[in-house]
Amino acid sequence: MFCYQCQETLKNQGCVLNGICGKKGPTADLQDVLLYVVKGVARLASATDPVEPRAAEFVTRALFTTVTNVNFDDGRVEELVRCGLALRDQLRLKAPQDDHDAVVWRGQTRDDFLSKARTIGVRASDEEEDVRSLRELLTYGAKGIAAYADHAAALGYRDATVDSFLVHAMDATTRTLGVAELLQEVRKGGAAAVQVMALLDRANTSTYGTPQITAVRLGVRQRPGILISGHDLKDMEELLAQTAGTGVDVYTHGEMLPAHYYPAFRRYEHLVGNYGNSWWRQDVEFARFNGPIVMTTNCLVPPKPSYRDRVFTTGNVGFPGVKHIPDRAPGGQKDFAPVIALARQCAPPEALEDGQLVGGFAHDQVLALADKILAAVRAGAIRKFVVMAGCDGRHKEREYYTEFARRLPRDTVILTAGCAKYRYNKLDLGEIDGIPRVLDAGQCNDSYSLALVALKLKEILGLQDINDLPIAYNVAWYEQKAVAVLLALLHLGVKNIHLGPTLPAFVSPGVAKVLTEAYALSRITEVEQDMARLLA
Ligand code: FSO
Ligand code: SF4
Repeated sequence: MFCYQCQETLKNQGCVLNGICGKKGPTADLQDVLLYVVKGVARLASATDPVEPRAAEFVTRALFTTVTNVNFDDGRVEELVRCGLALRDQLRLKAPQDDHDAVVWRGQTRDDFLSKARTIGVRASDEEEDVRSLRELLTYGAKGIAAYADHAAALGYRDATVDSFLVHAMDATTRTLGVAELLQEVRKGGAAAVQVMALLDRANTSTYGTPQITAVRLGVRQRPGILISGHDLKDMEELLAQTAGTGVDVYTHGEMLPAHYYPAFRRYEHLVGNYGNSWWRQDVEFARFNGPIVMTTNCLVPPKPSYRDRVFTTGNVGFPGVKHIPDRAPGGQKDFAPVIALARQCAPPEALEDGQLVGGFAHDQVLALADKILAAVRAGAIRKFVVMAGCDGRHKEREYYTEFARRLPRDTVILTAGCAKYRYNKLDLGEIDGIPRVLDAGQCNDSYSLALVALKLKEILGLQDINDLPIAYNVAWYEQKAVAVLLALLHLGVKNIHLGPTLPAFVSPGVAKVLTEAYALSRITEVEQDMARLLA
């Protein structure tokens, strides 16, 4: 195996043998094969316009499956490989002249797939370093976009241009393209990332209402509970409906915290609060929760034996030996009855903390406060906004973000989204004229909200350039959705983003130079130094 798609990759170079995330070597190899099948399907599907929905659906699902901390289950990956090969062979009937290896190779057994893996993968061909880097940047951006497209699709929202981008991007990874052409493809990725986040925003707000400013409880009640984590709001909806009146409470974890902000979920009395922190602390927190845990998307950490039999995966998530809630039949619901039955036999959760968190500052709420915010800016009460969105991770170097938030001057406001917030959302950072100093828009995809707010402020203030706003960007990344969010910000013209804790291992020095020259993108350094630069 070789994998360097996430921020925690070994020595910031690449995981070999096994992943730091817990992904085993053969699983990584099977995921490489799945990606290769995606490429074959994409080559054939890109020949038709619009792309066939079944091809776009497969590409979306398979890409999402290979995102960090989604699926560790070889059996599920093999099943998708076989599905993809069958689809590819059907599509090939219409384009028999394409004889690229991704289109014609054959395999049936696990051994066939594992032996194929030795000839493909990131480092299989000896292309130029910058070409490989851009091809992987495109691939990882596409994976993030696919994840968001998949959530929107669960709510019945698809966008033909996003589908088309995913298929054409994966097709492009099989072509002999130079640096300039690949850069062009990556730029298209930025446009598609904005488009898919807008689509998901529309899907979420049309289905569940506009997020409201909400106080979310951090304590527990003395009834059995179910903990739901990940990003999939459709799963949240069905779990809440099926647990209503059962005597079982529901708690959110990690990236599901923003579910509390939606009117459709706020009305459930048994949606009690948020339990714990971001994804990487789950091995300790899940053990103490006592009840069942539903993982709707990443980030899943390989479950410890002490709580493994209480974990349920669903959707694209999988882990060998862990119970899985099957997909909903068309027009139907997922059946969470086994989760509810288990919850009834479990003790109530152990309290981890008490108090509350306030969030729900998505675009509508922030724009409703625009007059107040602008008055505070004009009066000098707010000097700067700092976007500290993105992901959290387990490495000690991420304490930088806690320290950065703590040391920010009291006339600054943090705008956040994604699980990065857990590094500072429980610090007592106070308010400015009634405006909290940490404004949480929601999940990582709600970074779109932050971009919308910036664009709107630019319009209200009559500025020519989004970079003239008093907004600085200190963004943390971990997995491939963050790559999509980064491409989206660059597409919107945001410059001078500080990225950390490290620059991606897949970004070559040559590509880093291009990003620095075009967008003034740079890596974080020390808290004091970065603060001085960002607040200047
Ligand atoms: Fe975090 Fe994981 Fe939302 Fe990511 S839970 S790290 S960018 O999957 O998706 O922010
Ligand atoms: Fe390593 Fe990250 Fe790949 Fe896991 S996803 S194998 S930690 S690079």
